[in-house]
Amino acid sequence: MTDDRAWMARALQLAERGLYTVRSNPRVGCVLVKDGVLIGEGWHARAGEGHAEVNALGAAGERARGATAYVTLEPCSHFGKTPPCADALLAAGVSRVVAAMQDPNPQVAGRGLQRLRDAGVEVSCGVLQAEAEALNRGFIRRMRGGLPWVRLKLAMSLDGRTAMASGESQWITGAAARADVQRLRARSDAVISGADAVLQDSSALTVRAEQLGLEPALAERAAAAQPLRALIDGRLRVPLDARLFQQHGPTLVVCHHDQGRAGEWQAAGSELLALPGSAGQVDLQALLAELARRGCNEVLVESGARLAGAFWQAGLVDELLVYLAPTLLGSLARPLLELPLAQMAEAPRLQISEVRAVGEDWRITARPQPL
Ligand code: AOF
Ligand code: ZN
Repeated sequence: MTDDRAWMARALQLAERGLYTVRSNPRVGCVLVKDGVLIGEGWHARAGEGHAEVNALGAAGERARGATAYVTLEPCSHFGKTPPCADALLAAGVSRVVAAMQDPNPQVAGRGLQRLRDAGVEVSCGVLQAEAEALNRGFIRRMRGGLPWVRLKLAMSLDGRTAMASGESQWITGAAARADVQRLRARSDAVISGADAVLQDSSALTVRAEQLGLEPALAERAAAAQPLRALIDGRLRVPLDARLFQQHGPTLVVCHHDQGRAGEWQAAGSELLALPGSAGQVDLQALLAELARRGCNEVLVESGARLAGAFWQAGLVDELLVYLAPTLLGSLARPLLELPLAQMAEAPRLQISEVRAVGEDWRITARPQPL
């Protein structure tokens, strides 16, 4: 049993190699072991390419007969972009399969494990399950609920302010925190921002290989798989000559009415999406559902205080990441989040799950308290 956990830990490490590139698919790793010896390993690198099990079987070859497969996700049983892994494991003669968790994809959902059991393979599930789920929170959320996992990233001074009254806000945090945000972007399938932030900071919302602080080959692969950028710009205030539209492929611009101008954005290589909401705001939940429909598992909201407050108030934030910078911006500066609360009773409770040093800054991760 302790061996099972150790081999699964290795499979999870392999799965993590897909962190920045798998996109709409889950991150999955697989190790093949025979007589206590590792005979093959593999991971899923990109949607459309080989699944972890198939890659591990390829590495093990004939030796896979009679081996145990450790997989961080239930082997698939369906024909997607690739044929079923359960069948590949059977064909290779694997005699035992240990999975960390069931596949939440309704096309699989236990059928992969059942097929293996029916064929006489010894199957167990649930080894290092919490760790496996943590790696694929977004995929699980999208498969079960049709929405992505939403991270809201904010940066503030020690006195809880985010920008000067003028709006000037860049570089509160140091280089290490900026690299950390680059990695958050890189693991996300979409980055959402608002017109205020983009106009103020002329941010391009791209992943830049040299700023990721990763090993060069991995950084290049991560930067080659840029997340989709979604700009919430209800009244189409961000001009097409903004930096955002000049770099790295398409941006999805979300507005109230497309004003018959969709062709202009299309000609610039972007897309205009009209999503009317209420009270002059676009329907954020509809946007998230649309992103999930397009295969986004994890999204990062990097916006100004107003849009950040709107996401929070709509109950759409799964994780809040606050970078705390060792500075004071003073009492004229803007608050972190626009959240007009009048009474203590309205103040939400959060659970802080992690506090860690990032260079000279600190990163606090918090989740809304489950009801
Ligand atoms: C596995 N191993 O490495 C992955 C799995 O379109 P496809 O063929 O890539 O299938 C994608 C689905 O397969 C995905 O939604 C998930 O259910 C499963 N992913 N399964 O056994 C893997 N990536
Ligand atoms: Zn598969």
